[in-house]
Amino acid sequence: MEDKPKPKGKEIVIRDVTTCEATAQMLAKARKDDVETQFDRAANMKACPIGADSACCKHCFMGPCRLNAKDPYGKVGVCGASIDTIMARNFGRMVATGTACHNDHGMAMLDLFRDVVAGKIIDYEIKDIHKLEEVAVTIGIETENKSVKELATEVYKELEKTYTGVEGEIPFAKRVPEKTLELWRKNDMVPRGAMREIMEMLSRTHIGMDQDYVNIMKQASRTALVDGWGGSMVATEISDILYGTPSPVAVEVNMGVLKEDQVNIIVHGHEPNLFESVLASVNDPGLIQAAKDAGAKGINLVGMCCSGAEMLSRHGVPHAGNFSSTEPILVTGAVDAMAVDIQCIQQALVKVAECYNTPLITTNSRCHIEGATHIAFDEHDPRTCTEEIVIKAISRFKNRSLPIEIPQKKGQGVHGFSHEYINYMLGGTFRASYAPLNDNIINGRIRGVAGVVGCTNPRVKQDYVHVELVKELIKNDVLVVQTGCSQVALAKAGLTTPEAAHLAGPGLREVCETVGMPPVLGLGSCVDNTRILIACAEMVKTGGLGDSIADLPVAGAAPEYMSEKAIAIGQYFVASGVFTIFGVTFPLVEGTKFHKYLFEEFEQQGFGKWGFSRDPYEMARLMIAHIDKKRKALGIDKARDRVLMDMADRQKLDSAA
Ligand code: XCC
Ligand code: SF4
Repeated sequence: MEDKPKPKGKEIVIRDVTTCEATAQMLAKARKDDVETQFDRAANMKACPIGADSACCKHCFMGPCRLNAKDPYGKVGVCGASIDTIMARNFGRMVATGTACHNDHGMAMLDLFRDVVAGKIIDYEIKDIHKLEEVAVTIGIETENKSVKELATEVYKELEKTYTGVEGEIPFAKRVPEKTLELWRKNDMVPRGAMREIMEMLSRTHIGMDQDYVNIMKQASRTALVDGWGGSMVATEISDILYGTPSPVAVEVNMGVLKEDQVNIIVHGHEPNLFESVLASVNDPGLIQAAKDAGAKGINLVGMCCSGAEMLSRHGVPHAGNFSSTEPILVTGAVDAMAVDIQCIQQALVKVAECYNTPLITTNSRCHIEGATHIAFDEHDPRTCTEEIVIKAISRFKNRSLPIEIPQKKGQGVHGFSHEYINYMLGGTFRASYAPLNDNIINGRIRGVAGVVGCTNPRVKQDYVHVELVKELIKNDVLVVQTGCSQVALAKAGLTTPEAAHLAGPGLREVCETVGMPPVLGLGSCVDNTRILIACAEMVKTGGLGDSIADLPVAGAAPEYMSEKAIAIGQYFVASGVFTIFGVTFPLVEGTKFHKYLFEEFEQQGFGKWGFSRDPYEMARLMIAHIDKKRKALGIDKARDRVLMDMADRQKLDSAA
C-alpha cells in the first residue's frame, strides 16, 4: 500500500509509552505491520518549546511575535504586548475553543430535545420524566398540573437561554451555592449566554483589545463557567432526560471485548445521539440475520472515548479503550467498522483504518475527514445512517482477509454513578441525601473527594499517571470520582470494582465495604464533569462543610490532558472554587505575573487555583495537602487526627501482641 503511514525516524520503546497491555500488544503488531500511530509521531515531533510556554502570539500580522521564556520581560511584541498579555490571551482563546466545543455539543442535544418535544423526531423520546421534573424545579419552573409536553417545552425555552442569553444569568446559575455565586457577581463573572461569552472572549483577545491579564482572565472565567454550568450541564441533563439517568451497572472494558466471530462495530466520539441509534440498529432482527448470513455469530457493539463512556454508564455497553487506543484498536484487524461523530477524532485514523480494510465512517456535518467515508447522520431519520453503518460492517466481516489478533485483556467494573445516585448510595432509598457523605467527610473516614478526569496524551506514558495518582489518593482515604478517558484507564486497571476497596485507606475502605461501592466512581463522559459540580453544590447545601465550593475539602486533576476542552474544564473548576492540577505541560512561562495569578492569587480572591506536576505522587501530595488545608479551615482536622490515632494505637497494640 502506497499511503501506508509507515513509522519514520526514532523507534519507540513500547513499555515506555503505555501501561495499557492491550495497547502495548497492538503497538508491537503495528510495528510488525509497519503502521504508524500517535506514539510514533509524538516521538518524532518535538513539541514546539515556544508554543509549549505560550510565549508566542500570532494574533496579527505585525508579528507573529515570539518572546523569550528565559527572559520573559526582556522584550514585548511589535504592538507592545507583554508576556502576561500574550499568555492570558492565548489561555482565553483555548478556554473559548474548549467551551465552544462543549456548548456546540450541548446545543445539538437541545435541538434534538426540541424536535422530540414538538413531535418532529420520533426515533427518540423522553425516557426519564422524573429527571425532567427535577431539572425544571432547579431552574424555577413550576411542575404542577402540566403535561410532559408542556413541561418539556418550558424547560427547552428556559435552557435555550444558556446559549442565546444576552443579559442576566444563565439558568443553571440557580444551582450554584449562594456564596460562590456572590463572588462571581462581584467579579462580573456570571455568564449571560454561551454565544455572548465566547464572542466577547474572542473579541477581547484581538490585537489592541483587552491588555490586562487580570481582566482577560475574568472573561476567561466567565467563558469557562458557561461551559461547566452551561453547555456541558445542559448536555448531561438533556441526555439523561432522553436516554435515562445512569445507575450502577457492571461493564466490561478493554480490547478483549472485541469478538473474533462477531461483526465488531466501534462508535467513537461525543454525542450520544449517533451511538443510541447504532444501538437500536444492531438490535434490529433483520440486521442480526444479515450478520448471521454472513457467517457471524452476531453483532458486537463497542464504545470508545466519551460517547463510549456515556453508553457504558447508561446502558452497560462494553468499552474498548481511551483516546490513545483509538488507532491501536484498528491494528487488531477485528474492527469491522468505526463510526465517529465529533471531537477527539484523529485524522490519522483514516490511514490506519485503510491498512486494515476497516471502514472509517464520519457521520456529522461538523466533522468530515478527508479520505473517510461520510454517511450523514440526521436525527430526524437516524436509522438510515446507522443501518448503512451496520451493513458496511457486515460486508467487511464477510470479506475479512487479514489476520486478526485481539488482545485477551478484559476487565469488569461498576460504572454509572450519577450525582443523583450518590444520594441513594450512601443514604439508602430511605433517607436519600448527601448527609451521609458529608458525615463521613466530617468524621474523617473520607478525607475528601477528588475528581480525576481527562484525556490521555502520547507525551506521557498512557494511563500511568491516572492510575498511580488515583491509587495514591484512595490509599489516603480520598474518594475519587471520574469521567472520560481517565475513568477508562482506571476501569482497565480494575479499580472501579467494589473489591478495589482493599486498596483504599482504612476509613474509605470501611465506607466502601459497608455500602458495597468501589473507591473510584465513574460518572461518564467529559460533559458529565458537571455531575461533579452538582455534587459539590449538594455537599455545600447539605451543610457542615462550609458555605461555598471553595470551602470544600475537594481537588481535581487532569493528569494526562491534551485538549483545549480540558483547559476550559480546568478553568471552570478553578473559577468554581476547586484546586485543579494538570500534568503533561502547562501553557505558560514560570515565574511570570500570569503564572503567579493562576497558581496563587486566584485562591486569595476566594476562587480555586491551578497546579501543575508531571509526577503522580507529587500530584497526590499537593491535592491531599490542599484537602487537609480545607479540613483545617473547617475545623474538622481534629476528627481526622483521631481516626489516625486510633489506627496508630491499633498498630501499637498489634505489634505489642
Ligand atoms: Fe477526548 Fe472525550 Fe480528552 Fe478523552 S477525555 S481525549 S477530550 S475523549 Ni473527554
Ligand atoms: Fe505581535 Fe502584538 Fe500582533 Fe501579537 S498582537 S502578533 S504580540 S504585534
